[in-house]
Amino acid sequence: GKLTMAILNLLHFPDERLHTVAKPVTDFGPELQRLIDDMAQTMYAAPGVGLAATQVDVHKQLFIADISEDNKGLLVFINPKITHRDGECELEEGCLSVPGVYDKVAGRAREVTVQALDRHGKPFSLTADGLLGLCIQHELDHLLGKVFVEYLSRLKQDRIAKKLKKNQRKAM
Ligand code: GNR
Ligand code: NI
Repeated sequence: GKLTMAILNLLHFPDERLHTVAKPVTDFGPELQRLIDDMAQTMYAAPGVGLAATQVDVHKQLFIADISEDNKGLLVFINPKITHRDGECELEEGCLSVPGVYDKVAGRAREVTVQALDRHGKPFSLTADGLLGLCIQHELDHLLGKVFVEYLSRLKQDRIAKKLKKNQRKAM
């Protein structure tokens, strides 16, 4: 229930656990409901527009997103699959697991259709473009063990790793 919601610890690039491939969800019981509520609280607190279970070290095929202004548009995607992709996306992306880094990733579609289950296991399909379309592709990558900066050049990745290490030292 809401009284016991918690902010979960986020994994940060280059943590090896971000490379774990998520397994399908089979149990839609209270433990999953609790995880979804905690992930939502964690995403809103960050704040972010999406969060994959991978980022909180839970390796199940689950991500959430909310691109609304008032945090009342929570979307839950379980065992998601992209069934259609179209065009090319030109937007920059960021990631809560790589704080302060924003860049464009080649190969993102402008519009995607995703098939998934909702938090109760009910199938749905959604077509999205813009920020939500990009977010869906970004979260699906997390479930496959991929972080967006790994699509950037080696030089950029080395710079990012150095910057994150420096920030970590400052935070200690
Ligand atoms: O909060 C987030 N913003 C964002 C912006 C552009 C493209 C993707 C995203 S997802 C990110 C949150 C996150 O790290 N999700 O995994
Ligand atoms: Ni991310």
